[in-house]
Amino acid sequence: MKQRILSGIQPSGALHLGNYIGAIRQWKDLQDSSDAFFCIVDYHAITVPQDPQDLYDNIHQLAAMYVAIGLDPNKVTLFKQSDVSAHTELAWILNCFSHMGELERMTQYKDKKAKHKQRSTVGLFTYPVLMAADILLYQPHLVPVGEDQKQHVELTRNIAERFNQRYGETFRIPDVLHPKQGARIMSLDDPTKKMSKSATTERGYISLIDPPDVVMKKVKRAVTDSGDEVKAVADKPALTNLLTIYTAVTAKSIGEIEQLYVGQGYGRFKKELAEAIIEFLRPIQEKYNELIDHPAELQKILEAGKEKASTVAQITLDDVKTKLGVI
Ligand code: AQP
Repeated sequence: MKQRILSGIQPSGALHLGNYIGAIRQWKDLQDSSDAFFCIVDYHAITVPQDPQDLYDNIHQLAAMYVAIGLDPNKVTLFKQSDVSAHTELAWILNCFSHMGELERMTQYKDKKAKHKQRSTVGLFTYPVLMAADILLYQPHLVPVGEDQKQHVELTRNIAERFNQRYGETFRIPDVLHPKQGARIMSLDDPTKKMSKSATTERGYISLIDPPDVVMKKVKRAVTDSGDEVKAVADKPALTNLLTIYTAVTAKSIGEIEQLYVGQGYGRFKKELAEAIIEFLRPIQEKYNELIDHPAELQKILEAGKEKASTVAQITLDDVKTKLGVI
């Protein structure tokens, strides 16, 4: 039996290199050897205010990007969270097995609550429980995500264990999977913050649809560390981040890249890093532009995904409801 994997991304803006390096790169590597489910988690996106047209566009752009980046809809199940009502149904049930204290400890909730002070919602607070439902419905062995999602997967495991203890074996307890390098890509303008699509300025992230001149400008403006040595060491967080990006978009190791720039300073390094990113993005953007002009094709992929995901999710939900005594 192939290992089952499940992961998802919010359609809250254009994907960036952090999303690719931290999450999607692993999905691509695993798609042949696993039974993979990849979700567009649109109900997560509405935990903060969204313009309806933007959200609609972002959902379709994310579907196009999943395929453009190399996920094959004939091998993996690509679907939209809101198309499978079992997610919200199980989320309600799991809310009744989650403690206020454990949700209050979630660092992403604390960060986003601070960002949306006046408009912080109950949905934002219980979002990790919806994520637990997203995962547990599919009984995955592995959840490949960036490091920022580790705490949410741990919560998922705790909720699942709590339910299993009370009602008997129901959910598989999934393991989190982070990439060896690049589990947390940092912002280009502040290497103490993670690269994020909802950042206040676009300078901090490279979107997968940024045109070449924008990529060049952002990399050239990226913050560097004092000195002029191109090295991935603890006291050079900005350079370590740039080298992690460089190695992810080329076939070169960090050691090989460091060797290329001994005694060269930052100028040539940054220019060639930008060129490597542009080359890496070129085929992805070509495919993306082709797909985005064919919404009916994307709709067909999501319809097929909905059918397959609904069937698998319903089996778990029915088992849970039977154990609860509601059916
Ligand atoms: N900077 C990052 N480095 C490595 N991995 C990252 N991921 C996100 N940022 C980085 C991983 O990408 C997947 C999808 O994340 P998401 O978009 O659903 O949510 P997020 O973690 O909240 O990402 P953003 O970009 O920061 O979105 P906004 O700004 O909308 O909240 C996850 O596996 C995540 O770990």
